[in-house]
Amino acid sequence: MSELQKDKKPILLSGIQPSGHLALGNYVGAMRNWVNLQQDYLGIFIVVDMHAITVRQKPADLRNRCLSFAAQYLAAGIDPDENIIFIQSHVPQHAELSWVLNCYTYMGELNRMTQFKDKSQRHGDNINAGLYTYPALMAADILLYQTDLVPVGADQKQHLELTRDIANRFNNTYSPTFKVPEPFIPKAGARIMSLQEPDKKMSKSDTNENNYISLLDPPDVLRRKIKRAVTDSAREITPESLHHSGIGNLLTIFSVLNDMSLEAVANQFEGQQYSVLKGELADSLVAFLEPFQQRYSKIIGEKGYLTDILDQGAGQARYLATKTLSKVYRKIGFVPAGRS
Ligand code: AQP
Repeated sequence: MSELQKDKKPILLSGIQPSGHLALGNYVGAMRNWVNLQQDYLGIFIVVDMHAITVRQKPADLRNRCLSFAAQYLAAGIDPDENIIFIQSHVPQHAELSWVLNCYTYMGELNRMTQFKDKSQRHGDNINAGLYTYPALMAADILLYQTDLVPVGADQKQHLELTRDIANRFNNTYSPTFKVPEPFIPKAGARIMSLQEPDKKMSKSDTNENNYISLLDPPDVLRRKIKRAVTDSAREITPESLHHSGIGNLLTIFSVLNDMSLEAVANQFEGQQYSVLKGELADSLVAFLEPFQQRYSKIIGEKGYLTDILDQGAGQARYLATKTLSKVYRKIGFVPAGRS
């Protein structure tokens, strides 16, 4: 801990729910930016299992996925010696602060959250209170660590704005307690769309696996999914293609993987058949994901190494979280434990 604290770098925090299969959308919207920003920030990267149970999960799958997602964070290039990586439920302060923040969050605010509306539709048989109060837990995740920056995809912007409102409300009611975090939403790829239904975002728990690219898909599956991706009846790429949902999404993915601007990609493929773009995109994906998958296989095969990193991360997180939570409890008037 002391080494990490000495740096006094600003804090960057982000998390992903261990539901479904980590998908290209999650990589582009979130993980890629974690890796790019880790030089300048102390990164806190969480596998948010407590959020995942707002939707029913099979216990054995959830357990395996927590480890698999942590291994994928590392395979993506997160340096565990310079950042803090842990599983949310290993740090009980998240649940504790979440309860407090629930009491500073209005139902009117929660009613406006589009993710709640979406997920209530998708899981109509299980619209539970956790799904509804999810943003208060997310606010706790972020505010516990006095976070400066939160890299997220565009879909999480609304939750982050609510986090800022809750922090300001608490600070104004008592005195400055929480840092008010800034969002980091990537310029390109903030919303990667579904391959088969390109008007909705790519989601890692989609029941149709042809809708998303899993970071662990083998090359033949990657090629097949790209080949089958829905486009439109025009066959040739024009500058207008950028504004058409299906083909525009493929151009966006190509631009992100090849670190090119969208305009440069549209120029490169102008006048070409869609099938040419699909072929080159599949090659880029395979070239990008093969080394990622090799690193992943090595890490997931060394369970001791992974669990040591997660244990160390949870210890570091508990240390930081306790500082904020004690401050909060003192300000709201809770009697300090051990002095009653
Ligand atoms: N399609 C996307 N494009 C860009 N960014 C995305 N993110 C998710 N989908 C896209 C970003 O990935 C992070 C993971 O978020 P999460 O798992 O906590 O929740 P989510 O937003 O609900 O992600 P999914 O993939 O849609 O998960 P499921 O299907 O399991 O609910 C966030 O930073 C998010 O912005």
